[in-house]
Amino acid sequence: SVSSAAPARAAPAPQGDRATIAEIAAGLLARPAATSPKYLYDSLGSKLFEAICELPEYYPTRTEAAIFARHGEDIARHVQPGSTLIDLGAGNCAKAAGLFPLLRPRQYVPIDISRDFLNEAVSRLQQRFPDIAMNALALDLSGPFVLPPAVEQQRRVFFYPGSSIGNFAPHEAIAFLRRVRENTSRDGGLLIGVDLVKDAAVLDAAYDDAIGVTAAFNLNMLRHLNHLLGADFDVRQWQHVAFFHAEESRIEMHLEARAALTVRWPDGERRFARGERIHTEDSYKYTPDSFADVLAQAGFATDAVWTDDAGWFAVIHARA
Ligand code: AVJ
Repeated sequence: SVSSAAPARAAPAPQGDRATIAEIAAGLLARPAATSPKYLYDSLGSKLFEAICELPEYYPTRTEAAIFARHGEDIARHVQPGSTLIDLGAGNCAKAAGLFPLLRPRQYVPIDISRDFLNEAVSRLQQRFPDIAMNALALDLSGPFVLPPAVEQQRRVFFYPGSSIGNFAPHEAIAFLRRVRENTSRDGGLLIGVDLVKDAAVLDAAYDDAIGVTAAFNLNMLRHLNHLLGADFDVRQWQHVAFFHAEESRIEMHLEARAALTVRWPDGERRFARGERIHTEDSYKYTPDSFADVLAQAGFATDAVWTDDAGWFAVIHARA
């Protein structure tokens, strides 16, 4: 006969390194619990993010692309051909590659934490654009960084699309952009995509879509945490919560416990009451003026701002 009891199974060993495990555990034990949004991106999470970018509710990706399509030539005049284009968080390098015909960089330096993914993308890209020198860098941009000598000094232009800057709180964004500026040449610049404040209903829908792709993206973090920490999150006991917090000018994403429960991992545990949350992501929204202020505090001067007709998203060029 077949036993109905699940076989007793040892919890899988944690796969994260020591620092990762310590960081995640500290976040889970904090009150309120919080985790870094970087844990949204395991291989499934990266695919779910790509799917988010195709949702009708998630306007940032297509709005930014439309701005590049409509104002590309003007943007290229500000950036100037022959620059060294340094791509922050390049991933598959597709966004920058789409702009090569317009921006015509002399050198392309994609930076990403994931070395294997990056090297593969760059070797394919180098074949398509043999005249652009390419130097991929596997760097964690969360700490201080210095570009190696292989990166040409001439007119360094940093490229930071997609409103990735929104994951930083404003004071962190300023600190990060200061470090960027320290690595820019005097004649260099920054081309950055920034999501703008708009009607809360539009923002809420973009982060809580009708078919639940963003919910899956958020919940998938629990599977990733199980893998890294050796935790025993039961994903079905949690639900996705996302809303615009107007006073903070940010979207907040949380995971909320559907019932009182305890999460366990090799060196610890955390009890959650029903309705208690883990804060998984912030996505800050700016106005053109509030972002010009962030740039100024980082030592950059806003040079040009391009937006869509609705004013939902901005592409900004700033000078060092
Ligand atoms: C990749 C940080 C720009 O904040 O809009 C999308 C991530 N989170 N849906 C964003 C995200 C939920 C995205 N960024």
